[in-house]
Amino acid sequence: MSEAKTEPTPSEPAWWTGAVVYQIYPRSFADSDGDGVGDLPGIIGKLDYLAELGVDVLWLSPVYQSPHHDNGYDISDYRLIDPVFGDLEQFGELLDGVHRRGMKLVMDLVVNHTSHEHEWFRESSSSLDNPKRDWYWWRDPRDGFAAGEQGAEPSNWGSAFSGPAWTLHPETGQYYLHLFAPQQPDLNWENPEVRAAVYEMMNWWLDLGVDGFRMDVINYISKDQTLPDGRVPAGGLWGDGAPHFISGPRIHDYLQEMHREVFAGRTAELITVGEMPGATIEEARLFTDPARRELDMIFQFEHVGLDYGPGGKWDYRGLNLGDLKASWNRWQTGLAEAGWNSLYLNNHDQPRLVSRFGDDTRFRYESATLWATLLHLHRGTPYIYQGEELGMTNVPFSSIDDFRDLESINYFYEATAVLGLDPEQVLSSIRVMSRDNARTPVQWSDATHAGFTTGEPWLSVNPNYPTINAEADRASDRSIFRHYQRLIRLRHDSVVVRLGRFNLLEGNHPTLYAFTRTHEGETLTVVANVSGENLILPQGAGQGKRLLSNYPDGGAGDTGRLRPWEARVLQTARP
Ligand code: TEU
Repeated sequence: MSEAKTEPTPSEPAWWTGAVVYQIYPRSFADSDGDGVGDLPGIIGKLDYLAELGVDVLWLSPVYQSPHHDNGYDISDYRLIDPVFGDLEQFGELLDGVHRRGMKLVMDLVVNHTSHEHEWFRESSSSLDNPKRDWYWWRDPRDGFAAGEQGAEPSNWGSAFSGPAWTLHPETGQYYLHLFAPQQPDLNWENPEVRAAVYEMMNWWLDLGVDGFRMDVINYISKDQTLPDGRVPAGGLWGDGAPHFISGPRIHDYLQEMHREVFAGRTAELITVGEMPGATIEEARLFTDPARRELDMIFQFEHVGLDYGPGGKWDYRGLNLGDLKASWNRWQTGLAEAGWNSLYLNNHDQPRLVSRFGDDTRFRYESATLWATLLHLHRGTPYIYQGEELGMTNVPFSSIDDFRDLESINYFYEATAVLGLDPEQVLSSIRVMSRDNARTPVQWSDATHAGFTTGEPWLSVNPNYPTINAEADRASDRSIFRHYQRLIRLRHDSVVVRLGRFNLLEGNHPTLYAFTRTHEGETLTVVANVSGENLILPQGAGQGKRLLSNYPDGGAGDTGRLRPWEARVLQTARP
């Protein structure tokens, strides 16, 4: 095992290098009024819990007015809170409560598209010459085709939620573009009025006191205006438009303009994170280099696609640890000099990490805490998704009727009815990867519906709630919550966790994940056994002062061996 070179201290590291963010999916967090849907008062009631966990920032998935075809990622009014969640007054109370506890609140900004019920789209679709017609992507049917005819879509792009990315609007005879559901028309960022309206709205929220934005698919906003056809994958129905809208021609101009119009000159300490499917390391460096004034950090997707088979998301083949080590190593070193990583394994779109990458039956505590340790010890800003701190697991959905997520449901019908696949097989792949795994209500206690609601929850509670819940976890001597607390404290207290240079060790070992973090003469070594078997460590690798471990004896005893899913953080050199 070798040691890395010491890194020069950056002049003034940003506050968020030492911060941990917690994502709330409001629908499923806590319901105060018994309608089965989580709400703002529900969140307010849990602020002490979150403060106790020790997180610095709360990111709220969308709470704006929405018809909820995609659970709020289809916004019909950016300046209103949807009544199902509460109102602006309650939002103010939430913001105060967050600030009083020394935390910050980040809004979800969904501006690649709006809801089809947004006033802008209503106007835009009302006539060919409406002044807002050009606020969205309207196109005539393909040359030689009549509107509505098969193949008449202006490009062959498929939508992320099955079917074509174009829908005909019969009244005006044109198609509009939607990279997601037909109820989520894409805004045309080429139009300066659109950009000005978005910036004005962002400024409105910042003036209200929010502390930043998580920006939904923000690397999709600049499209190749010629909208060329994409490659149709083998066995696929639609073309892949991604090369023509991911990090498109003007993306950096738009983000720099947004920075000038919204963030520049504000004195508050804000945070911006762009969600960017398909972003490369080179692009990430451009997006997050502070000198370029675009974003603080991005969510990249490379590591959450490593267990996809050739057929994509629904073709699950399991994770090869070597692929993950290689990927994270590239991102850590790629953003070491300029830019910044965000670190996540879970969010509202990903299956539960303990089921996906760990062992959610025999070693649930050990594997959940191992992954937490690995993630939080990398260089970057860690994100925790609600329930992750309790080791919540995937859900044993029994039929397609148990799902609520439109991505899963649309895929089921397309795969069975159009592609003719076996329904049982399709169901078993959806069960593994569906976004609904992450969206079942937070399990607070062993009371009815896990203490989430007194009514009927909008999506059924995971049946394992009598044993897996916040009360039980915190009463246990093997509390996952407490392990997250320790990891957060370690980041707060340790400059080497925040800023230290990352150096991967034993890159080819099949089950050992080991690395060092080094800063000004101090070195931490992380060793983790990503398996359910004992692991003999390479000579000397387990020695050093133990700072953290996920075994109740604090990782005492044998320094030459790791037990199943054991992770240790060791101080191996001191300044
Ligand atoms: O997701 C963007 C995205 O590309 C994927 O994560 C997508 O949700 C899907 O899982 C791909 O298989 C963002 C939001 O996080 C997601 O919840 C929204 O549905 C989507 O944008 C549209 O706003």
